[in-house]
Amino acid sequence: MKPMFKIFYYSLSALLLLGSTAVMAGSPTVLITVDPDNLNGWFAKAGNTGTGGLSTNEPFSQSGPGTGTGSLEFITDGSDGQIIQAARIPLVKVEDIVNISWYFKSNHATNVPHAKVEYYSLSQGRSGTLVSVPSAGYTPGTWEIEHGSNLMWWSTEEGFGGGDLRTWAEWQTELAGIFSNYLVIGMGSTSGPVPATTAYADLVTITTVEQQLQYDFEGTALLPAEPKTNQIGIDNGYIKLDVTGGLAPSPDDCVDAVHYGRMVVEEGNGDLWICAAPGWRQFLAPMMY
Ligand SMILES: [Ca+2]
Repeated sequence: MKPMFKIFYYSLSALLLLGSTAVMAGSPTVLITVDPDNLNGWFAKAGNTGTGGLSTNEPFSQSGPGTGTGSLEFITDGSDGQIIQAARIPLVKVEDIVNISWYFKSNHATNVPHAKVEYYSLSQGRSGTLVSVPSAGYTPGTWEIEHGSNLMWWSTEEGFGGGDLRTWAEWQTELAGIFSNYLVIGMGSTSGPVPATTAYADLVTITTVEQQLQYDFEGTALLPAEPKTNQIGIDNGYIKLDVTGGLAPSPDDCVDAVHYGRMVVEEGNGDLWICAAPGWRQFLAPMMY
C-alpha cells in the first residue's frame, strides 16, 4: 500500500469514530496480519458447529474489497443451532474499550458476522457475553462496516437478557472494573434454526483508551481450536489448583464438554469444586480439627 493512502485511510477511520464515544486523538493504530503462519492469538471458539477459517475467497484489506489475500470466512449449512466464532484474548477492561469495528459481507440479510465481548470478574462474581445487534437494512452481497459504539448490545448475564438492550457507553459504566477475557467475531446461534449462509469479516478493530489494534485476516487456514489455559501447576512439590476468590465458581465456566474436568478450590473453606456434566459439583471439606 502507498503510504499516502494509508494516512488517508487512518484519517478516515478516525473520522468515522468521531461522534461515538470519547475517541482518543493520537491513539496509534497497529495493523496486525492474521495468517496461517501467525494467527496472532486468534482461534476457533469452543462450541463452533459450522465451518470457517481464513479464506482467499473474498480478498479484503485496508484498500477494500478485492485487495489483500483473504478474510475470515463463516459458513452455516441451514441446520439448527449452528454457530461459528473466532476469538482472541484482549485482556483489557470493558470500560477501556472505546469501539470495536469490523467489515463484513454476507449472502443473507440478517445472519451476519458481528462482535461479542466476553467478560468475567471473580471478585464481583459476574460473567457474561455482550452481544452486538447488527444494524438493520443490510444489503446482502456488499461489504459494509459496523461500529460497535453505534450499536445496541445485550448480555447473556442473568438479569441482562436479549430484551435489555443498552448502548456500548452504558455497558462501559455497568461493567466498570471488569475485564474482557475474549473478543469474539461470530455468526449463527446455539439455539434455533440458522439459515444457510456464507459470510466474511475482516479488519476487525478494537480501539481502547491506549491504542487501536486492527486485525487483517489473510490467506487460507482453518482456525485452530481454543487453547487450553494453564490452570494447574506444581508448587514446591504440591499440585496447586486455581482458587475462586472466596466465591462459588461461575456457572458459565461449566456448561459444555470442553469444561468437564475443571477443578478449583474455594480457599475460604477448602471446598473442592469439580466441573462435570450436571454442572459444578461441590465437595465439602471435612472438619478435621
Ligand atoms: Ca484481509
